[in-house]
This record gives sequence, structure tokens and C-alpha cells, in this order.
Amino acid sequence: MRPLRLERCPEPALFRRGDADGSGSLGIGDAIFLLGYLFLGGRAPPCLDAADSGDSGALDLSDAVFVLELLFLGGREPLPPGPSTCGPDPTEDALACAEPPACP
Ligand SMILES: [Ca+2]
Ligand SMILES: [Ca+2]
Repeated sequence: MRPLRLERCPEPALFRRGDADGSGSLGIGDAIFLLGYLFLGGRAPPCLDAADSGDSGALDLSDAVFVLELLFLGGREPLPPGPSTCGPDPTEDALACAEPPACP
């Protein structure tokens, strides 16, 4: 009988929801950064999962609107892991998190 090999699962990337520019916090700069990427050919977010504020599995205008609503209207409930806490993506999708921001 062959010995059972235990493979290590890759660690999930940790990020703050909405932190599109990877600065470590949520601000208006994240909405601007995301709009620049989507419509002006700007730099891609270092962690696409973090930029997906609405956790839809795709990046679009609604993710920038979500950040602005969170900042200025306070009407929306941030989706896990939230903008101030680092955590893994609770919903699987095709978005990558190539450069997870520094998380304590
Ligand atoms: Ca940010
Ligand atoms: Ca997701």
C-alpha cells in the first residue's frame, strides 16, 4: 500500500473589500482608481477581489458606485471581509488577487 501524501492547500489571499488601489484602507481614491482602470486604461488593481466591492465576480461601474455609496451615503452594508478587516473571499469567482495588500 502506498503511503498517503498530504498536500498543502494554497493559502487564500487576504484583502479588504473595496480597497481597489491596495493602499490598506478604503477611500475615494479607490473609486477613482477603479474608474481609471475600467474606462481610462489605467493600472489594474493589485487584488481584483478587493476591487470587486459588490462581490459579483466581475469588475464594473457598480463596484465604484458601491464604494462611493459606502463612503458618502452610508446606506450599504459592506460585504465580507469588509473594508477595515482583512479576510479571504467568501464567494469563489474567477477574479485573482495577484498582489494581496499587506494585512496584519
Ligand atoms: Ca484604498
Ligand atoms: Ca468573490
